[in-house]
Amino acid sequence: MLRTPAEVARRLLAGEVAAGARAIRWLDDRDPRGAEVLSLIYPQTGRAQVVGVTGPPGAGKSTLTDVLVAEWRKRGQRVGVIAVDPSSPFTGGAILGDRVRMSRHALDPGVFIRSLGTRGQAGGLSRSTQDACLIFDAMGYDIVLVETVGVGQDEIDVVNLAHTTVIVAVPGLGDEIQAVKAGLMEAGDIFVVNKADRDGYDATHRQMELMLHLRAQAVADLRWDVPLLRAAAAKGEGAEAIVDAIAAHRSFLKQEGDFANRSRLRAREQVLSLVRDALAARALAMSGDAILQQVEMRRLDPYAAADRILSALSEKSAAA
Ligand SMILES: Nc1nc2c(ncn2[C@@H]2O[C@H](COP(=O)(O)OP(=O)(O)OP(=O)(O)O)[C@@H](O)[C@H]2O)c(=O)[nH]1
Ligand SMILES: [Mg+2]
Repeated sequence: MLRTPAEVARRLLAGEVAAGARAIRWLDDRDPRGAEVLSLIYPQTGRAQVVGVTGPPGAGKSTLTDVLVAEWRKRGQRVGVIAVDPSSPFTGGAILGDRVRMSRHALDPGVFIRSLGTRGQAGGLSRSTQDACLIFDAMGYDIVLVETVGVGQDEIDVVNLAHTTVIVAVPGLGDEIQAVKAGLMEAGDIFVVNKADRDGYDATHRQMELMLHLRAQAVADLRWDVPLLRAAAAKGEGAEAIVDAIAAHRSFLKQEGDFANRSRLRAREQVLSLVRDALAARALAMSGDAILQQVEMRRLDPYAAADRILSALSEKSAAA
């Protein structure tokens, strides 16, 4: 039975999918048993390589994920996939689509696919994603792949979360989307131009090459040679080289001590975001609305309002 946190923790550490799913559900539902499971399994995490796959809507990220998973399985590696859905306007219905695209792995116990809604959170990459990453990691998946959609904050969040970030571009998109956000361009560890079967592939490849060249010049301390790879995911082409590059990046990170660094940053970020959420909720519950209304009416400026809320909070905790 999967009723107690101890039982769920024990069985998910043994790799049981049902136990993992239960833990993720508890965490999503903010059931306190979820936090208990997390505290039991946390010491066993930190082994999986978290790989973020991001790029413009419709770039073929899910199709590519599917062929990458097949390639990893061929190499005997176990993979957890988190497809962050999109309450985004670009991707209505993507969850169903992802299930179909990745359905050939549905019966493979070495693959765990999980679609998560972003629950309207600003930023998109929800707390649930971070939790699911930890659960997959504890379950012993070698790779945890996080697919995010979008052209906004999501992509930056995925970078914060991942050891290795794969940026997927495609021919034919305008510069405004393609000339990927400056932050992303700097953060991508591996670039892929997908839909290589389409017209315009060469031009896009050249454009990306130029951007990577400029980036290389701007970075003084060049240690990782960022690969630019070709894929035609819908035809099953390109997975081998990408999986090789992801493995090479892992070795590089391990060698440089950056694997642990990126894990540490992610853990810090998770703690801080939990604190931010909890504080904001508490502040609002206490006094927030009245003060916020005063700001809306321009009787109080935002800094003064924040100060007032924070002092009320600290008075309250001093009294407690
Ligand atoms: N021509 C061509 N089409 C492709 C290729 N890869 C994917 N597609 C098609 O592109 C469309 C979008 O693919 P998805 O894998 O859903 O793309 P995505 O980036 O996951 O999309 P969102 O998650 O909705 O942003 C589908 O119709 C795919 O069949 C490719 O290599 N060549
Ligand atoms: Mg997708």
